[in-house]
Amino acid sequence: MACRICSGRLHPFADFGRQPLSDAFVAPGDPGEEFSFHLAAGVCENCSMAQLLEEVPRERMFHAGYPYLSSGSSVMREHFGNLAERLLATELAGPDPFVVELGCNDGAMLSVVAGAGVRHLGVEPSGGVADLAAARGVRVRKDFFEADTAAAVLAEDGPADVVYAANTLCHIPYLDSIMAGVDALLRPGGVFVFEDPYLGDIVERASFDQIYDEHFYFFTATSVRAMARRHGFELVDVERLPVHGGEVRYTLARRGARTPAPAVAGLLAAEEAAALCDPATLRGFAARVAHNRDRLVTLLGALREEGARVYGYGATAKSATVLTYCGIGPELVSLVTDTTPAKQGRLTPGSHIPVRGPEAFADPYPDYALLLAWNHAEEIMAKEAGFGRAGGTWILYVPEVHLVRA
Ligand code: JHZ
Ligand code: SAH
Ligand code: ZN
Repeated sequence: MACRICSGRLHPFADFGRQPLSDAFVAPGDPGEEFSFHLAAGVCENCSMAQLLEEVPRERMFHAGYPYLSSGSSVMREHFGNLAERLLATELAGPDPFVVELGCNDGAMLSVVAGAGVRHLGVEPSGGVADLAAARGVRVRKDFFEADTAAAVLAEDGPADVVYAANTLCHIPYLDSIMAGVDALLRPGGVFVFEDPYLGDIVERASFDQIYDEHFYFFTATSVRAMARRHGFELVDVERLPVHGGEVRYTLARRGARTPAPAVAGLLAAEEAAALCDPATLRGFAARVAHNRDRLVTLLGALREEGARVYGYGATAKSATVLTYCGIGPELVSLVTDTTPAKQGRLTPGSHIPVRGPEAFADPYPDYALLLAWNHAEEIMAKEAGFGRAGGTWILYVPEVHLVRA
């Protein structure tokens, strides 16, 4: 097995067996066979990049029916609004600025830029969410970003001051083509800013559900710096973010264009001290994950014996890995509630648990709710105070299996 970026040797560290596509919610009565793939991860001994061992063709995941909506969480709307305001006040403060976002989804970030009247373009292959962004006044190109797309955008719009991507770059195996495209599109002094789940947080929290089809890479400052250098870029800033269970926002600039912020050396040193990219460290993570799985399966089995009613909360992409790896189906978790219209009335991929709108959660409340959207715990627990009044209990499995009185 060879690294997708540098062809170095990969050391496998986690194996979740065969898995369905995480966002392929099944229409009830759909007799079609579900696509599955082998979900396993390894780390490159040469460039340190952690990555999946099998690549799912991109058109199977990102298409007109892609259901995830960035604006489904008020915390995330605020997060992207703040980032947009910050970019407008800094990198986009010059004359006639231009920003390109890869994977703009429903326009959570770019709708704020559009509202400020600043030139922008979202490149978004999933047609349904791209239409939602367009309806909010965002200029969208329905396309996968890669070197050819960048050339077309440059020809039409000229160079960009900022290329931005949230929870998108780690979804793209073909980083060589992306970096060539960014290199072509960015102005000499421009920056490439992207934020994705951080391997350091995944290991610390044993949040193995960050590993699924769409998440091809698990970035660290160490691996991102190596990737940047292959393409004449330098890692000039890193910022840890609390969203989505712990992420890092990376800023790349062309080599020599900017002085790296002290935070870069700080994070690199912390990764080195923790031996974060060592196969042994990552195998230790996988052992904790197997232990947590056993505890979760035991707990849910005991609750079924008691006759307790257990629902899932949040039909997340992440939960496909949890439900499938733990063998959890409708007999243990009888329904999953979710606010996303395109998920409601369908079944969770692989595990086939019915997905219902938020009204089903309170009608009547279950005894326990497995918080599959644990990364939004604060927001969800605040809005579900009624679950607490009804005597309900949350089940969390990150960083380990535990119960929280609602
Ligand atoms: P959430 C997706 O992952 C897929 P998921 C993707 N690969 C990725 O990286 C991240 O997003 C960014 C629902 N919900 O954000 C909405 C409620 O029902 O954890 C969502 O379906 N009530 C691109 O799917 C899900 O939960 C609520 O109050 O793991 C949350 O999905 C809230 C706040 C959410 O991402
Ligand atoms: N930025 C949003 C959306 C993340 S979902 C957020 O953080 O909430 C990931 C998005 O990346 C999807 O909408 C998917 O269609 C898009 N995507 C996948 N491959 C892409 C590519 N090559 N270029 C641009 N977008 C891509
Ligand atoms: Zn490598």
